[in-house]
Amino acid sequence: MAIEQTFSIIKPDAVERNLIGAINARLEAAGFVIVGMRLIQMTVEQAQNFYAEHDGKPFFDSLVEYMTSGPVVVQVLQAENAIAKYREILGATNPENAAAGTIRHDFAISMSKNSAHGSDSPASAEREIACFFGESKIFTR
Ligand code: RTP
Ligand code: MG
Repeated sequence: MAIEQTFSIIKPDAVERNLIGAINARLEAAGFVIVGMRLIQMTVEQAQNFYAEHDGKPFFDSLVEYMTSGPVVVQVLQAENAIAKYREILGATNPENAAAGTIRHDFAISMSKNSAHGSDSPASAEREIACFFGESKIFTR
């Protein structure tokens, strides 16, 4: 399987509860290499652009409000089969449906405060990485 990069966000609820280290420890233990990482607070424009696929859905405005409510960690993760692999250890969107041992099962508070984001396809990963990282800011190895 090919080495891929995926885009990850440690969301405001997880940053607020000091879970950056715990989540990163899981990522590294699962074989991901963190090749890009920054702590930022998204602007409304950045969040609207990032979640553009959900524009018009009933939860869009609250999603944008939540994602801009505090600092988040944006990351580029590299591994074999990184995109699907991260979605697997992330767990289902709604933590009530997330499998035991997944990040969302263990850390998420609710459907919106669900602790982390991972790209859902190669096209999404490419688009999302480009939203936050220039090529010179990714330390591929
Ligand atoms: P994410 O993009 O944040 O990694 O989450 P996801 O792929 O698992 O889920 P997605 O469908 O892309 O939804 C993005 C975020 O919007 C919120 N959401 N709320 N029906 C709802 O109330 C609803 N559906 C989605 C969640 O916070 C989800 O993470
Ligand atoms: Mg998504």
